[in-house]
Amino acid sequence: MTDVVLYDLALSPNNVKARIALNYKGIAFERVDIPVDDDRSRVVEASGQPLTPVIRHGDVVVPDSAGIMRYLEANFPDTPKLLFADRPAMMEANRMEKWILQNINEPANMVFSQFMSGERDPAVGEEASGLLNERTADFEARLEGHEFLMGDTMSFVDITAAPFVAYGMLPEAKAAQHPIAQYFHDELKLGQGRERTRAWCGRVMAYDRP
Ligand SMILES: N[C@@H](CCC(=O)N[C@@H](CS)C(=O)NCC(=O)O)C(=O)O
Repeated sequence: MTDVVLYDLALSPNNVKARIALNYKGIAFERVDIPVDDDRSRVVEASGQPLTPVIRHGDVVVPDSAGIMRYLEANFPDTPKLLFADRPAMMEANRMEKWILQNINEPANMVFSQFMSGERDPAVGEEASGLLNERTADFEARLEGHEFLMGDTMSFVDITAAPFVAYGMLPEAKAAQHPIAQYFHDELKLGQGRERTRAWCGRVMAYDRP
């Protein structure tokens, strides 16, 4: 039994971030499933705002995937680390997180917006795919000789980026599970020359288990 509850919109990359962090730290949690067409009233009731993920831990409620990772780190000290005790490393990690939120999320958000609009312009998928490929060039360089973006252990930087990159390399079997996944599979491509990025993404996403 656990006292962590996750309000979880299953397909959303920000929710994947929370699940990976919880699983990596070995913190058991219960999911409150928030379907895509849910009115979000349970999320607002719990946290005062409608976006997911949100966790409840006893009497404490934490919205926002980045906030959740920091909360788990500070409040479950005997679990594997996602942040850095070293000041320069933490500052560099924060800088990377900010860059990822602005640059790596954008291609997936472009494709998602098009899905929601009900229109399909192949030029949008091509542009988003080009951006994803271009913007993961730095990852490919960082991963040379390293398993993760900040070195040889996983950190919150990896968890921030991987769920968004993963949408550019969805396997057919996963695509078949939901129309949104199928749309991403068809429209967003990580592209050539990203073998280290692909392998890294798989390592991080392996923690997104039920
Ligand atoms: N900064 C927030 C963003 C949360 C967010 O935008 N969540 C999306 C899902 S990825 C959401 O709840 N969208 C509104 C909705 O689906 O109703 C975080 O990192 O958790």
